[in-house]
Amino acid sequence: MTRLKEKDINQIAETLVVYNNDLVRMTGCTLKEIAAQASGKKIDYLDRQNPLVAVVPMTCGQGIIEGFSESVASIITYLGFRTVITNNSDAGGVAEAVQEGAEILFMADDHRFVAINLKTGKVSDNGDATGKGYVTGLKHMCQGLEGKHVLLLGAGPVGNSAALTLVRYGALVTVFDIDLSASQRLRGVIEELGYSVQVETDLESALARHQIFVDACPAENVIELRYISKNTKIAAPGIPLGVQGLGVEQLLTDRLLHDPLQIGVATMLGEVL
Ligand code: 2YC
Repeated sequence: MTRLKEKDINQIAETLVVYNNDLVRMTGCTLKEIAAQASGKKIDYLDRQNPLVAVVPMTCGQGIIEGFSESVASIITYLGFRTVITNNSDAGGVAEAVQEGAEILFMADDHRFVAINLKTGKVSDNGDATGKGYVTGLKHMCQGLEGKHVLLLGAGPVGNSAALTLVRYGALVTVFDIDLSASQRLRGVIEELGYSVQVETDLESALARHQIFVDACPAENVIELRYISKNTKIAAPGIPLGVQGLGVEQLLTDRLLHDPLQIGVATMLGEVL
C-alpha cells in the first residue's frame, strides 16, 4: 500500500471547494453525491445523519503523517459532519473519542485505513471504498459504463474493488498487473461472483486498445502520452499519479479523476453511516 507524503495532502483542506467544483464539472456530481452513490445510500439519508466523527492519529509503524488527520477531518467536515481530531493518539485516542461520544472513528496504521461505526459495527476499508468511489465517478464521466471496454491497471485492494464495481456497472474489464498471479486471483474473485474479466499480460498492447482506464497501481508514467486520445478518460486512485509528465495532465484536465484522499474518505463515511 502506498504511504502518502505530507506534500500529497497539504493542500486538501484549503482546496475542497475548488476540488468539488472540478468534480461537478467532470462528473456532474458533487463529492457527497459520489460518496452516496458509491456506498448505496440516498443523499437525504446522509443529510439526516448527525453523528460525531472522530479521527484518531496512530503512531505505530512508520508513525504519523504530518497533516493526515487534519486532511481526513477537513473532508468529513466539508461533507457537513461534526468532526474532532483526538488529542491523544492510538488507544488513548480511541478511548478519548468514545468518551466524547463519537459514533464513528477514522484511523490508519501502515496496513489499514478504516472507518468504524461504534453503534452499528459497520466497518469500511479505504481500499475498498476508493475502488467503489472512483468507478462511480468514472461512470458519470463516461455517461455510463454498460458495454464499454475498461482497462484496469493494478490488482491490489483498490483494483479488486474497482473491478467488482466496474462489472456491476456492466463494463467489459481487462486487468493488467505486473504480478500475473494478482490478476489471476482478481479474475477468480470476480468469476466467483458470476462475472468475468480478461487478464492481459502485454501492457503496451492493452494501453493501445483502450480509451477508458482505471489506474489503481502505484507506478508513475504508466499511461504515456501516445496512449492518450481525445476520447481518453482516466480514473486514477493510484498514488503517485500514473499519467505524470509529458504534459499529459494538462491534456486531460476534464477527463482525469485523481485525488489523494477525498473520494476514498467520502465513500468510507457513506459506507458506515
Ligand atoms: O497519521 C497517521 O495517523 C498515520 N498512522 C497514517 C498512516 C496512513 C498510511 N496509509 C497511507 O498513506 C495511504 C492512505 C491513503 C490509505 C492507504 N494508504
